[in-house]
Amino acid sequence: MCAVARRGNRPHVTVIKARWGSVGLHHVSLHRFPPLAAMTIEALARREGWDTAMIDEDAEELDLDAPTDLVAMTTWTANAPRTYRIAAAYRAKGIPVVMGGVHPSMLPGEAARHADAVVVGECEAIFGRVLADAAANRLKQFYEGSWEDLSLAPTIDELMPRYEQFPRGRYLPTHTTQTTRGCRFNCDFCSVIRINGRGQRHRDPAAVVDELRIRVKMPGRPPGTPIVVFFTDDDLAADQEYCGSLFEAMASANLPVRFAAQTSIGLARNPELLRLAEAAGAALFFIGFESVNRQALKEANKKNRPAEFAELVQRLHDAHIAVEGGFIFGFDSDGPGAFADTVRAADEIGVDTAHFTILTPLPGTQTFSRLHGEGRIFDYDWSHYNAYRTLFEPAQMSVAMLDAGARWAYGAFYSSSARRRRTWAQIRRSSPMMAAAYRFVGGSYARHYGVGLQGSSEAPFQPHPDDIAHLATVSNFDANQVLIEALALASGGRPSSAGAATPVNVSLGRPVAASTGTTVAGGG
Ligand code: B12
Ligand code: SF4
Repeated sequence: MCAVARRGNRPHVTVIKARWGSVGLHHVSLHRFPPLAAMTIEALARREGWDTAMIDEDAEELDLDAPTDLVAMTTWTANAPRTYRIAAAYRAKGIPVVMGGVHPSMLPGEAARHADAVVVGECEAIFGRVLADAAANRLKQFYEGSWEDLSLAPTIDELMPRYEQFPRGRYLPTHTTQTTRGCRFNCDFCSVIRINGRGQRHRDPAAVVDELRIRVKMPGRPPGTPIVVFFTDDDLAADQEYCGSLFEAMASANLPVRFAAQTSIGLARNPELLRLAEAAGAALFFIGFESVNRQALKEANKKNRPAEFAELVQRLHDAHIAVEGGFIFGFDSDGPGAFADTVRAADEIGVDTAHFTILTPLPGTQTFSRLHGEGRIFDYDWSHYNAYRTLFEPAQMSVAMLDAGARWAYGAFYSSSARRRRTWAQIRRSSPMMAAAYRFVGGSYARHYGVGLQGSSEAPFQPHPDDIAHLATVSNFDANQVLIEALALASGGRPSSAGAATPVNVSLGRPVAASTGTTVAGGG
């Protein structure tokens, strides 16, 4: 194990988000988001009195020679192999590496092969201890995160020093914030409920508004223009009562804020919530329709009803809110006609922009468990897990057809004639400026996703068979149980701190009291 060799009075940590080595949303105009996980880790380190640096490799170069005492890496699945390679370079110099994020949480055993310490799950309550242990050269291999009240997350004041250092124009939307964590649904292909729990924790609407008030005063906003905020919640309107009170608080504050968010379509069924969303400054909702094939939705345990999509999108448009639609190809019920059917339906539904992806067996999900169990996954190189590459044998078509079909969908949906037609409709219902923005985004999608869906700049990566075996086991558990089992298996078959465990308690629609933070090794 590497040891922290402190160079100054205060220890120094470098937080790194490694590059996503293939096509990704960060390439698409107006989809370059500030990296909230890395910013969170950095702010938590400052809270503990550490000096910090932060590198988002998708936006800047990493200098491996810059002096630091500790490296903290956040990683999703597709950038995990690169994360491991960077970690190896630091560890070769004797600088210890701590890893966390969704991928290390699902595969702590694998991450531990590449890091000195691994944090499983959310880290607000535990990261102080990790840093103290690092400073005292007594890092443990694994640390258990916990599903805490969101008031422990860094405040905007704590994040501000990092925001102030971003070069202008690096990120757009300029601001991301999180008002909820977790989701009450249980879609087979999604890792959110595994990492953040089934159910939702909320921030106090007044605290969110206070934060927005500070954000609008930040330097760099041209006079008379609103700031653009993206709520990184997985489903902003999962709890409509909470969502209503958030929108109400935002509307009463009357701040120059325009926001986008991911939400389930149910929001559009509630006229009062729609009215409040418009008053609060909603500009765009990303909605995971996922499929226009009812059978495919059933297969994925997704509760959407395609028959009502068009009507609900119309209601959002009536409230002057644009819709970015997410569609997935590759369900067992998808035949070769799925691509044309989906592109046609996306236009009939009236989405303003569309994001087409290929079903991906993300670690920890039921989709992984099922496809792996059926022996259909043929590619476990995590750098290919970017949602644009077929990794398993589809039921009704060949691998090449699925890859090509997704690429075709981009070409067809964003063809010049389709974009022109859509732009006129957008001008009629919103404004020429917004129509121009969606046209711009559409062009960017077509440019980046219509070609080169397969490309990855990363060297091949093969997970260890034991780690795949662990993953197969844990992915089969109920969502709230996955991290617990992952940690137990990685640390030798038993929960690492049995006895200290408390029951998992992610409440539906109510905040979890701060004192009842629940350890992921709790059982539930
Ligand atoms: C916002 C978001 C985005 C945004 C912005 C991302 C950004 N730049 O920050 C956008 C829309 C761009 C996006 C895109 C995609 N996303 Co996304 N996204 C999210 C979302 C909803 C929230 C992420 C976030 O900001 N969370 C807030 C931070 C604070 O939480 P956190 O990351 O969990 O970090 C906590 C812990 O994990 C831990 N931790 C994290 N890192 C570290 C590091 C250390 C050292 C320690 C100690 C602890 C630690 O502590 C943190 C605080 O508790 C997550 C879902 C989720 N709930 O995580 C999906 C999620 C991360 N996305 C996912 C995916 C698949 C994608 C896409 C591939 C989707 C697609 N089909 O295109 C793209 C790929 C990105 C790209 N480069 O193109 C998956 C990743 C799954 C996986 N196993 O890799 C997730 C989990 C959702 C899902 N469907 O399952 N995404
Ligand atoms: S609704 Fe969205 S966040 Fe919730 S489980 Fe389904 S895909 Fe995941």
